[in-house]
Amino acid sequence: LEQLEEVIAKASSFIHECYEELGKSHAQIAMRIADITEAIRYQGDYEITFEELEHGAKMAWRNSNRCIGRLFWESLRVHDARHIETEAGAAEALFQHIETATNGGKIRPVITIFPPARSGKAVVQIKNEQLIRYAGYETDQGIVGDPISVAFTKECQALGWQGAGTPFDVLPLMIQVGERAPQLFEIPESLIMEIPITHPELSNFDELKLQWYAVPMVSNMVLEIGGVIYPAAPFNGWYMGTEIGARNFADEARYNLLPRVAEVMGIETKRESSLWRDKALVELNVAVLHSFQKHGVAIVDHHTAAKQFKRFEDNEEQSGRDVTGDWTWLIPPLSPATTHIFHSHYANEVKLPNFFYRGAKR
Ligand code: HEM
Ligand code: NRG
Repeated sequence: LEQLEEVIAKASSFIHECYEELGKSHAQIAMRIADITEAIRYQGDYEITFEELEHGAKMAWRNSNRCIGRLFWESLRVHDARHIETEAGAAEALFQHIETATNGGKIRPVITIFPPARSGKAVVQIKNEQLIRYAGYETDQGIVGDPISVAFTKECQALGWQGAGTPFDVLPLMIQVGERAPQLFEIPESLIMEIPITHPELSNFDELKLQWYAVPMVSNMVLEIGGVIYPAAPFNGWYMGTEIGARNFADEARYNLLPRVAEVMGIETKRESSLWRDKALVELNVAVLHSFQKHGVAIVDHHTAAKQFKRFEDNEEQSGRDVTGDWTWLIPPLSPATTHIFHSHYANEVKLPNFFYRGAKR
């Protein structure tokens, strides 16, 4: 009963804010809140319209404190998959998401929203952390592939999946409906866009045989709108270069490539004070940005992204809203102090609608 009152309170404040932003009248707001309150009291839940879902998802992006890409929140494309209740149907919707988002490299921000939780239980769950990610295998020669995926790769193998064993095997989708056993779906190769990584000047850089996928599609977060949880709501924008060049390729717990980059650059790695790591890091990031651009795939460098975030801050102030943010995530991992973000502070307050980690208590 207390829970119902909480849903009513959250629904009411969502409708209020959403409808004001959409320019609806006070009468419309009052009517909609009355209808929703009645539905929650008599049925225990309520359903939102597509218009509410669409704007709610945009608000959730706008409220994502860790996201530097929020300038473009209004451009989010919302795919309504709330009617999907089968594994094959979900896989189909995810293939559709990948295709629309990738768009031949002209990446479009998309979110696909599956059914809300029913009495706290997910109807459809996506077990992958991102729709496209590389497998990681423990071998006698150490880890092959992305170490971050070792546990999930084992789960896929336990369900009968077998990867080729290269450093860049795309994992299958793992979809669970209700309490049934999860099912695997291989993503058609034609839908997966990948970019070989080369360097504009260092001609032997391609000896590293690096590549990365075009689109980051986050599938390990839940979306909350109007007091209702959507356990499966994968979303994507495009990459900021540092995510790949300064983290995925560089972290010791990921591809750990700085020593090998230094090697192809032909620089000394004996003394830390030579700053060989920093030099390798910069050239790795140059290579990532160069390669995406060369293949016509959308990507943003961290200086441009920070400037875009400044415009977002200005826009929000103009619209009379406070900008919240998580400074520790907003600063880029490369040359953070060259951006205005480093020299600013942000209140890390959680506004709703928003995204939360799956599994985090909510
Ligand atoms: C986090 C950039 C689009 C929601 C981030 C991060 C970056 C970023 C660099 C930090 C990631 C990390 O350090 O691992 C961008 C860019 C976009 C974009 C360049 C281009 C359009 C979106 C969209 C959404 C979104 C479309 C949701 C609709 C989030 C959320 C996080 C995040 C929730 C935090 C993820 C977490 O806590 O693990 N974004 N983003 N972003 N972004 Fe964006
Ligand atoms: N760092 C992760 C991706 C996290 C989300 N980043 C975005 N989101 N750009 C990685 O794979 O490197 N987005 O929606 O565009």
